[in-house]
Order: sequence, then structure tokens, then C-alpha cells
Amino acid sequence: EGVGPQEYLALKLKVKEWAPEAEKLIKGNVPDDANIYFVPATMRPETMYGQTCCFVGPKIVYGVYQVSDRDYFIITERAARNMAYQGVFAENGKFPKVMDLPGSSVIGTLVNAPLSAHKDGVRILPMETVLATKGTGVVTSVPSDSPDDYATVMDLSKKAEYYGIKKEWAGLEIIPIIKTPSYGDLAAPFIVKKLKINSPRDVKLLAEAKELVYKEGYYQGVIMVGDFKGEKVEDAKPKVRKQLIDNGEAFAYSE
Ligand code: A2H
Repeated sequence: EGVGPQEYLALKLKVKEWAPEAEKLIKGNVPDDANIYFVPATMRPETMYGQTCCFVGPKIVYGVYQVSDRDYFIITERAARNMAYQGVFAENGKFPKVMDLPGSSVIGTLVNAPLSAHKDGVRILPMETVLATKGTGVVTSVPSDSPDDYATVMDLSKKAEYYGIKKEWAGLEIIPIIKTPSYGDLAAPFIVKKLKINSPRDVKLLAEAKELVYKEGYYQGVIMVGDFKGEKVEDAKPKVRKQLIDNGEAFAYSE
């Protein structure tokens, strides 16, 4: 990190049903027929088949930005400003903000996650470790292949009441999407258990887990689902990325 620009894929997760608090805030500020999207930034487009939820920082304040006539994005102001210079908004350099939206208010919102096996949608859930200074401040969750995501959904399931969420929102089935020779087809859960990681706050161990899962998945992994089933992760990654962009479900974002 810090050596060159990060090339992310920004994915469009369309809101299907608002959490009550967010709905009250949105009403009257955004037209009823608008398409509103949460826009997570990912480095792993080929894992999008395994999305089970999407994280926001509960203490981060997001903005609702109008990107075109009927389309609105929920992202940090920092990301909106960057996108405004990357041809994402209607007018170059402009990123019209309609309103602020506290992360805590959107918890429980149901969104459609492109490529995910969970076709009825996935929930927006809290993740304390989301950085406001990276990507869009929104992180889509793939617990099969991301140790951070797995540790977080486990914690959310265990303490659902404390977090003010429904247990089943965090407990959507974790689907195997990448087969690896050493860690099986659920690499993140395998390594998290092996390293005895008990909490999303075990940052040192999680950094180690991330490194192990990434290397094994990226260089040895084979995709088990979707249009590129049977292909190596390395080969499938640019193809899934292109497909999502061509379908209008994602766009390139760099910082
Ligand atoms: B990745 P890099 Cl399956 N705060 O996507 C914390 N984490 C963030 C973030 C933020 N503001 N914005 C993006 N990220 C996460 C998938 C994935 C990711 C898998 C495995 C590993 C992985 C599903 N979550 O990342 O330091 C996003 O999670 C391992 C680092 O800029 C994004 O890709 O490379 C990744 O971190 C980008 O981190």
C-alpha cells in the first residue's frame, strides 16, 4: 500500500427495503422513484458470488450523492470527491450531496448484491473496523474468503442483540466459491479457526490470516460457481470484473 494507485471495483448494491430510521430520513429528500445504491469498493471481484451482507461503519457519516437523473450513491464524501474526477458523476468535478446519512441509521437495510447466491438480497450490517479513509467506506462481506468478514459475521451472530440486529441477518449461508488445495473450499473460516481468532479486533492475527488466505486463494484457487466455473482465480478475476462493468452493475474506482 502507498506505493501506487489502488484499482478497486465499485459495486452497485441497490436498496430494496430501508431500515425504519433511514427511511424516515430519506423520505422527502430523495424522489420515491430513485435508484439508491450502497457502493462498496473491492479488490476481489471474483468473490462477489459469495456476498452474504454488506458492512458500513456505524459511526461514519455517509452522504447520499446524486450521480445521474435517477441514480444516487451512498458513500463517504472523500470517495464522492474522488469519483467526481473519474467521470462517475454527470458533471466533471461536481458531486452533489442530497443529504447526510449516519451509518447507524442504515443498519438492517436490504440490498440486492450482484452475483450473490442470496437472490432475495443481503442486509447492511455494522463493522467497527471499517475505515472512513479507504475506498468508499462501504465493504461488501464475503465470509468464505475474507478472514475480516468471517470474524465480523461470527461476532455479529454471537452478539446480535448487543448490535441491535437480527441474528439471521448475519447468519446467511456461507457458500463455497473458491476451492484451494491447502485450505479447502471455505478458506477464511478454515484459517480463522486454525489461528484461533475469536474477534474482529484480533488485528494482528487477522493480518496474518488475510495474507495466508489471499496467497492460497489467488495463486492456487479455482472458481466453483458462475460463468467462469473451473477457471483459476487469477484468470477469472479480470473476467468477472469486466462482466460486472459491462452489465452496469459496477465501475472502476481508483485512489
Ligand atoms: B475486499 P486494500 Cl473476499 N475499511 O473485498 C476496511 N476494509 C475495506 C475498506 C474500508 N474502508 N474498503 C475496502 N475494504 C476491504 C472482498 C475481499 C477483500 C475478500 C478478501 C480480501 C479482501 C470482500 N470483502 O481484502 O488494502 C475490501 O475487502 C483484503 C485486504 O486497499 C477490499 O477488498 O487492498 C480490501 O479491503 C481493500 O483493501
